[in-house]
Amino acid sequence: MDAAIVTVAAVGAELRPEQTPHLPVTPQQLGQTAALCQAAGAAMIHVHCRTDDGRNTSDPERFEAALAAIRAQSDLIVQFTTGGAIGMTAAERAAPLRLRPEMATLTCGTVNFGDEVFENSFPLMRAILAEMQRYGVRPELEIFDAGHLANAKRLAAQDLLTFPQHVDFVLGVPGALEATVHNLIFLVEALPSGCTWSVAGVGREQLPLATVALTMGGHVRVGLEDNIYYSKGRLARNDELVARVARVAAELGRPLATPEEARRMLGLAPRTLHPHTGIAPGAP
Ligand code: KMH
Ligand code: ZN
Repeated sequence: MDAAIVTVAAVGAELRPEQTPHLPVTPQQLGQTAALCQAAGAAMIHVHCRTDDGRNTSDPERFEAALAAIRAQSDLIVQFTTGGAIGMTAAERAAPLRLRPEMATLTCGTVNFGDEVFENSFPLMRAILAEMQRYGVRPELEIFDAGHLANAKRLAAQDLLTFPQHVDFVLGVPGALEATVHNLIFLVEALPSGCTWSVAGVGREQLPLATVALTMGGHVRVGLEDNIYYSKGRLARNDELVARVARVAAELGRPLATPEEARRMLGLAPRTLHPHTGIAPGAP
């Protein structure tokens, strides 16, 4: 089996700082989190940004500072959110793409999100995709519900997307597809050939679904965006969640991909050659 790519979704949009002391809020904290998570086994970081007082922001200056801090302290593949926070406009959600991160998410359909609605109409998806193409940013397709894969295939049929792609199944959001092994297998079987995939189980399903994905040859996403607990009543740090899934992978005999291996597997340029990632790792 290929090496497993571990992504850390370290921040998210729904979590409030008062819920956990471990939420990275400042760019500096994101940089430190990136370093710790890479040491624990992560190859990629999924990035949302907050203001110093913890509010969601899509301000490109804040993303630029976060990007610089992460690159200064790690080699992780940097993947920006374009999901942002519920209520942000398409323009706000796409604004950080001008910084040309290596990857960014593209949520592939509207979905209930708790009592709210996470809106991703076809015009909105097309607008975000156009900005990704403009800046040469590789998408990760976010699939929250069964119809989202069909939506992605429709975008491909309209020549707005080409398969294969890297896909992330986010399972267990209240209002979307439940985090079950059955649902994961159904989604994996519906993927166009050649796609790589990971799973992000929400809440207590994070570890069981990650374990199943590692067994199936998939990749995994862990982190506070999807789950703030290490165990019942015990708040987690991002690097602890990465370290735990790394131990599970080791027990299953599944090696973990380094960031450079993950770039090769996903068809991204090596960091040293990437036009947008700046200096070589370790260079002064
Ligand atoms: N904050 C959620 C509404 C993404 O990052 O692409 C959506 C989200 C998806 O987090
Ligand atoms: Zn996100």
